[in-house]
Amino acid sequence: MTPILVYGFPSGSSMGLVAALEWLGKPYRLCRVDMFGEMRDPAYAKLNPRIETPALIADKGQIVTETMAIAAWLEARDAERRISFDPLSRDADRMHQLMAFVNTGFTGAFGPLWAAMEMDVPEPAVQAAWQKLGIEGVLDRHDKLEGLIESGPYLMGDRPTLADGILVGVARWLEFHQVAEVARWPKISAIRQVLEADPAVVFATGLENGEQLTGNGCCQGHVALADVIEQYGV
Ligand SMILES: N[C@@H](CCC(=O)N[C@@H](CS)C(=O)NCC(=O)O)C(=O)O
Repeated sequence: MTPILVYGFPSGSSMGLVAALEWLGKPYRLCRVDMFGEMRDPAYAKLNPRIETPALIADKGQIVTETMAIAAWLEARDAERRISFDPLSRDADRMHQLMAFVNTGFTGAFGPLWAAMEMDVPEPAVQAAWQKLGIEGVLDRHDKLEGLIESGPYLMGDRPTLADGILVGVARWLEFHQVAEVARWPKISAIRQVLEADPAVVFATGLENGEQLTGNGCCQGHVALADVIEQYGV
């Protein structure tokens, strides 16, 4: 079957995996999930008991969750090496390093900011402490990512890879949480400009915003969440 990526809105990290699917150039389908609404329905746990996006309904109908696992699934099928590298190469090691850093420390640094924003019963002192922790962490992880980048126009090499896909959905949270101007980190800033103008990212962002778009032709349309849960949920 054609795989289905379950992606979240608003401002989900999974937007970058939609872009990666476009770059990969193989047929896929999508399922759009409101993270503040339908993802909270108990039925969603049949796709991911941790109540998170993304999730991939893979070729045999099996559910693959966790961004790194989904990226690994895509990498293993990228025989033409459009978004990855020969698994035994140094480039592959470097891409995995960048992906892991972005998916763990870099993404996780935003956690306190999300927690402060989404607190059910606001506690200003707690929120202020979490915001301080979040801002310090996000600044530090940006400094460290800036230090990891060798040269543009992408995180590595001269074409977008899975590492860029994992970065692009998350990097925009810097502005969402009003932490700092991205210009403070010239290399990250330049890469983000290239990525955010990329047709696949423009497509993925537009879908996230509810626009009706066709992309490069690989996307075979959307499947309703209820249908995905009924057919593939466990
Ligand atoms: N470890 C997971 C984390 C995924 C994650 O944090 N997803 C966010 C959206 S970007 C989410 O679903 N958060 C749940 C919520 O907003 O309640 C992964 O890497 O896939």
